[in-house]
Amino acid sequence: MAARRNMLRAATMALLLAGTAPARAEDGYRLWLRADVPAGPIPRVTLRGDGATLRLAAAELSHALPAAIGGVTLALASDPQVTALRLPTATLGDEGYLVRRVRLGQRDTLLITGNGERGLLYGSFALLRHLATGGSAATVALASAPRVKLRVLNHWDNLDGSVERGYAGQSLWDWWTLPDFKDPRYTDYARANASIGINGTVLNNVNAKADSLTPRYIAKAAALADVFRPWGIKVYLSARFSAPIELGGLKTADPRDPAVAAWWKAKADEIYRAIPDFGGFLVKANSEGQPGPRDYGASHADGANMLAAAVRPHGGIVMWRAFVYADTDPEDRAKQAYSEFKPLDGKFADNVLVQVKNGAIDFQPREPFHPLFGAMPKTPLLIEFQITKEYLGFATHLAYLGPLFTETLDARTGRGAETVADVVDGIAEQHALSGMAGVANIGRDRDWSGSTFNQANWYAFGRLAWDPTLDAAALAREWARQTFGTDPRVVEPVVGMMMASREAVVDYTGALGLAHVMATGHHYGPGPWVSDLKRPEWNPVYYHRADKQGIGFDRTRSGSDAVAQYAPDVAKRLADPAATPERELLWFHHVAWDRRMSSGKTLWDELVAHYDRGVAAVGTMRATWERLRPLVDAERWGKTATYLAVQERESRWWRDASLAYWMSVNGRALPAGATPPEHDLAWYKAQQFPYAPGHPE
Ligand code: BDP
Repeated sequence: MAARRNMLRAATMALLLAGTAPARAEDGYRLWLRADVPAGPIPRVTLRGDGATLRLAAAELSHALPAAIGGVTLALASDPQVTALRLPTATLGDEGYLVRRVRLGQRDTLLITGNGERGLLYGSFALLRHLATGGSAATVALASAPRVKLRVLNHWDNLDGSVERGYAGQSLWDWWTLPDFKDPRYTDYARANASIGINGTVLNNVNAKADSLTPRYIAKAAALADVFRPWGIKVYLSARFSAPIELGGLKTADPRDPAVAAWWKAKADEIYRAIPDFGGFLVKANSEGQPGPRDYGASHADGANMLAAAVRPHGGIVMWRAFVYADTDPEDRAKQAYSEFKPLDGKFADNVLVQVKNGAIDFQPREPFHPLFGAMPKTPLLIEFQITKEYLGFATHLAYLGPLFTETLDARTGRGAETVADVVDGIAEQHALSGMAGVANIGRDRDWSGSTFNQANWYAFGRLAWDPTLDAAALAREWARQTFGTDPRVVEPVVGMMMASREAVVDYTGALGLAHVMATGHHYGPGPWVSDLKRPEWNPVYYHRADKQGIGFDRTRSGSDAVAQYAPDVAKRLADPAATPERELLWFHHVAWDRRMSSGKTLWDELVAHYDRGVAAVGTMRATWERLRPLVDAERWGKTATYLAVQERESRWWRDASLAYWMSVNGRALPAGATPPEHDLAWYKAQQFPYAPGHPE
């Protein structure tokens, strides 16, 4: 009782110090959409025309706009009164918006216009964002159109409610009570996505069960599609390539077999009867045990094109993943996707996008950009990021991924000034399709993403999918203002924490280009010593190749020659350890522990310094957050503070375990002044986490 009273008192104190009591519980449910219904008169929102999406836009505005904004009008660019204004709406496409103060008819009004209803919805959210981030109501003038067409979340949600690599509770989709019960949360999910421009969602895990294509599950997906539709969000399904065998009783799933193609065509027709605007299929084929066209000697293009033909009459698309590597292939895993897909450039149907992970291995805390970007100019490449933090401390660690996303998007492919973002938006190649996918970090947790700061990763993904040239720090600031209010005493330190956070994770888990050094299966915590797994490329020792003399994977000519997959300029730079950025050094080179680094330290000393820097950075985040206690609501402050304490403890664990292992390999002492690991290596190796989330056994 006394403890409870003390907590209450602390919470009340925090509110008093903050000066304002939050109008509602700050449990994170409202995400970045926290504008309360303003007191006083409601601004006049005039809706010219009608439509489900327009009505949603009008409702958003009347809920949250301050009266001071004056009258607001929502009208399509085709409205005669708007046409008469001759506004520059031609370049807005279907989804862009323009927000301007104009004289419409006989009245001064703030006009939100665009060529389609979705544009007006996005424009409404953009206006609310502008105001919530401190923008002026008087001088507002906004215009934007998405640079990327398909802005898609990939849910790795299983039909039993578990989420592969999900750290925010069970799946949001209650498959069991669908299609009858449409949980209001589905609407809130769609609204949050619409507010940042996400326009598609793949409902089920890429490791797909054929059952999701049965009539029962199609009806469930259709119910979700009905909820999402007015918010501008299309539904897609992951398709199991062998479904014609499992559901259709065929003997084969060979894409060249007419009976197989006919089965998929009939299946697509059936789906479109239930979901007329169904987006299409996402496919993981011939990867990590999934069936695919290679099982029959057919190519990935054969498989993708067969499915593309099935959805084509309905305007559907296929997102075909390039994340393939095979246990039968002795080639460096980092090279396999390129080797398989590059020769297929130009062979895909025009409603296929090849979905390529940001890096060539697997969503590591840092990866050089995937060499397929820039190498398949005839094919739209849809970039895939992981928003859920499988390799960056799950939901507990604070790691803002904006800098990870932009590091890849801003990377130069080596073809003129082209960046990965340029490849993704497909504008130069005049691709009809372009896309960005993010593996969702959303679950049934009250705060959706497992922590307040994880929401920023969902947010930044959506905003970057809209415009991949946006700046990570600017997005952090935008998010922080909407999430915590515009007080710079909160916003600036929060942005500082966010911007340093991902690098901290890189530092304490393994810097300088190390990758895939985590524990097996659940991927939580360190495991650089693991060497006994069945497939060579599942073992961390395969990636770091540490021995007495040195560490790192030689991907130059003397090694796997993966560098040759990059454009000549980039390949040349990466072939030379002296020209390779130090942050990627061990990804491309096996170098001596004594190698001199630019700091003047040896590689070994430098690596130790990175581990220490990572742990220290978490300490700094904790101290910053501690100072924010009086300025942030008690609930969100408290959970974040607790998680930061966990992160600090676990960053030490990562550092100590890794150093204990490296020392066992290189036989070196720690540099003077460095703290020895708390336990011996055997202790770290003995740690087990049988019920870690996101990895159902
Ligand atoms: C890996 C995950 C695995 C996914 C796979 C994928 O560990 O659970 O199935 O990516 O993207 O990183 O298919």
